[in-house]
Amino acid sequence: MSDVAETIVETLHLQGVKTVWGVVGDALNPVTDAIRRTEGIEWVGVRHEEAAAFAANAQAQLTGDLGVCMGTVGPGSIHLLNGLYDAKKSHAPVLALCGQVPLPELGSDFFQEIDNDQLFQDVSVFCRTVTSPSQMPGLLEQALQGALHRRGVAVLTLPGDVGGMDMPKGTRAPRAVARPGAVPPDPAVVARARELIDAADSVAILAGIGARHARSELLAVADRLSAPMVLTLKAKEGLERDNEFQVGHTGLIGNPAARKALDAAELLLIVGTDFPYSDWYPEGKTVVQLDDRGEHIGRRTQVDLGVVGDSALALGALLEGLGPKTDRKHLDESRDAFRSWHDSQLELADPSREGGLVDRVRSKFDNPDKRIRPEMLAAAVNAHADDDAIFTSDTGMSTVWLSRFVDFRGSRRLIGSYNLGSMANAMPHALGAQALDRERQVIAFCGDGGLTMLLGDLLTAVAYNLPARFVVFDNGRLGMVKLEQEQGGLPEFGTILENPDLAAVARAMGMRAARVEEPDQLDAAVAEAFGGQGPVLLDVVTNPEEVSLPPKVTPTEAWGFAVAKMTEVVESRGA
Ligand SMILES: Cc1ncc(C[n+]2csc(CCOP(=O)(O)OP(=O)(O)O)c2C)c(N)n1
Repeated sequence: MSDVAETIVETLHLQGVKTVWGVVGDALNPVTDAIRRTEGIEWVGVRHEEAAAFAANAQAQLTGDLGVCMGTVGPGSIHLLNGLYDAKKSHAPVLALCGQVPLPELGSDFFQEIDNDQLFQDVSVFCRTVTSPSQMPGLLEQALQGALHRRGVAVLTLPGDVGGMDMPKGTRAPRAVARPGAVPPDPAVVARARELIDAADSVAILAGIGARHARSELLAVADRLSAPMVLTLKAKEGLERDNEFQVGHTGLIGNPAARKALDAAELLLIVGTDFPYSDWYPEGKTVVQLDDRGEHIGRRTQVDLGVVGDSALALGALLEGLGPKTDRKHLDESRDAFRSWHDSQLELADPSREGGLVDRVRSKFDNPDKRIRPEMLAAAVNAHADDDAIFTSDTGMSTVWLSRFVDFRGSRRLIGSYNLGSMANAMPHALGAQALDRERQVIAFCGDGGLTMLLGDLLTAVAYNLPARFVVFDNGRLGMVKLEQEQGGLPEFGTILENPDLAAVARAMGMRAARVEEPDQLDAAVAEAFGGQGPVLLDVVTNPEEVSLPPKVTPTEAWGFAVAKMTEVVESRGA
């Protein structure tokens, strides 16, 4: 006869779960003990439960299958929250198993008691406490169904005495929950979309991660329509490579060519994205939006027609009878503009180009220091990384450098906290990615602020032999905030980070590490770090003054930057 905890673990095993992330303790001890006795499920004990939730959610984002994390009674569960919000906003199916005080104490404001069913209400698609063994395995199956079919977080709370209770005699065996199938679009709506597109002189496409699996259909549509394609950051993986239509990103991390491509077209076709920045959508266009989530249609920009359905099915149906647009002028001009912007970016990353853009910019700002530019670091990583590497990036400037200097050739993958925008995600996301396959290269672009927030979990990489490459953009700053302050005309305040030698810290934790301060040592250091065995940290001291300019700088922002710089100079002279 099995108990509740064993039933839970048996169900997860049936579901194909390979890793469970968390911190052991009290109410969840029967569950971790059942995991210990189960062949095929690995327990990864982290140092902070937030790392567990990020890691589980990385696995869910990469595979589309269930990620699982655990946090025990009260604070242990609370610590999961940020990583769970990241899962919610990335539409990642994650199950959080949370501990609770024993049933007789429930509701008495007992030691460590918090009301999980209330606390996790907002973050979850399903949130229930098991109060009797007879609810199992049904309640767990509902949780899994919720997580997988509504692509979100399910929270199942287990009071301390319930895990060890025997299942009632005659309980049916647990079952695995099927993954949802693709939603077909309404053919009449697709026909209407075709009419609108046929009637337009020129089309631009804005494609997101929801179009990733529809790559061949999307390229066929772009080709038929001679349409330039703007990609969201998340859509880089899968859609950037071998794509003669793509012109990079729009938004703050974007480039002027992408913006122009959107502005110059008569019709905007949005596929599989909920790209949130309304200001960066072009105005006055006919807009057709395709998404398998009806709630995404029209919430960022006004649309003329929404097509609800799977992007591959919808684009496939759209192609049937879609009229060709043979004039390639708009496409060619967009591509040329993108190429010349891209070349200018590569100049920024090339240390050897005398008289190039870098020198010109340097002399302009009278800033002849020789510190490592973050662009150089991102470009070096791009050059040395495997074609099937998985990248993660922290919220902050490192994501900007990744978006501009890492190309997603081959079968490279990318995840980050791109919808929640949390710091500290890159390292634990990398742990999750690496646990899926210890042979595949995983590279984390870490901010120094981000990494030090959850620093303790570098130990998890060592303890569980997760050989990820942690590349730290060590600018001694909360760099993105510095930029925000300066753009807003404020002097830099509260952004300086007094960091230790992070390579020495990593070595003390038991991993390989190197610190790089000189530009001419960078390339060899990256190559060496990527070549060796086991987890490695590369602490690269980068120039905090390096700014990334958005594709459109408003006069207010430019003025703000000038005022901030002047204030900093005046105040430092006064001091
Ligand atoms: C958990 C969390 N706290 C605060 C912020 C606000 N924030 C966004 S970026 C940033 C600075 C990030 O600094 P760092 O990790 O050093 O990266 P950098 O921008 O310097 O590359 C801050 C404080 C956030 N997004 N998430």
